[in-house]
Amino acid sequence: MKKISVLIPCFNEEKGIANVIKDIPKHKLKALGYEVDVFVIDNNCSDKTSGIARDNGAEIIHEPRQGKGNAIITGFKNLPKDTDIVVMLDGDNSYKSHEMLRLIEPIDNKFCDVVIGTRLSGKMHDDSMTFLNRAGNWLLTFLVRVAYHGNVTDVCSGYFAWNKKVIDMMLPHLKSNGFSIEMEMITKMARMDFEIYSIPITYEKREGTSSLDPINDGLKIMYTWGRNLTLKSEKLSA
Ligand SMILES: Nc1nc2c(ncn2[C@@H]2O[C@H](COP(=O)(O)OP(=O)(O)OP(=O)(O)O)[C@@H](O)[C@H]2O)c(=O)[nH]1
Ligand SMILES: [Mg+2]
Repeated sequence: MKKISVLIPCFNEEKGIANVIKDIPKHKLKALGYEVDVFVIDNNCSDKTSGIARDNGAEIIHEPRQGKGNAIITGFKNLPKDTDIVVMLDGDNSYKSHEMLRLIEPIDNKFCDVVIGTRLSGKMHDDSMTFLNRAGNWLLTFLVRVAYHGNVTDVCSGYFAWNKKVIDMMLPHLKSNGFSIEMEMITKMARMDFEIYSIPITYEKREGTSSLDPINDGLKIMYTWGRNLTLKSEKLSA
């Protein structure tokens, strides 16, 4: 059996986490020859996220350093060694875990190394993203396409699938602790010449309350875009 490890970083996601885990298409993936391990990274949750996740079959990893980047990097470090494909998505049920097969198929077929679920070119529900966030995402995506020649259409998406080998090579170079983690991963993967493609996905209004700060976090993401511009691929392969 091949193995898919699903990472779900969570900061107080008791409203969404059960459905995110339940809707993972385990039976369809089994038919493709995959077993699925689910890891919820508990990033200082003060609600019932961990208990609900455990009741739904997830393994809990605790990360006390606050921030999505810290949670994701710790998830990567705890991946089972025999993982073939890694998937990441939010715990707020805004991304649909039942659409996971669509991200996995191009990697399973060796079409590419990385698949990003794209909301901007996908089925984005009207109230799922504010106008400001949407405009910021379009701008950041444009900047990545121009400067990194990255074949991406939604640079702030939180739904990814990777061939595990990409994680092994990328992990030593990751340092973002917050919401810049996706920009850091995309710009570094582009510099490392990994093949990245985008698949349209559904994006719905999140369950629970948002703690994203569009201006502050947007500026940090923009800074990460600029900081990696001078990165040389040789440095990343060292
Ligand atoms: N806000 C926040 N989220 C975290 C943190 N650590 C892990 N996460 C998780 O990271 C994922 C993305 O965070 P979200 O708050 O959903 O951010 P977003 O998807 O960009 O924006 P909204 O869904 O519109 O709020 C969620 O599953 C969070 O629970 C943290 O320290 N702060
Ligand atoms: Mg979210």
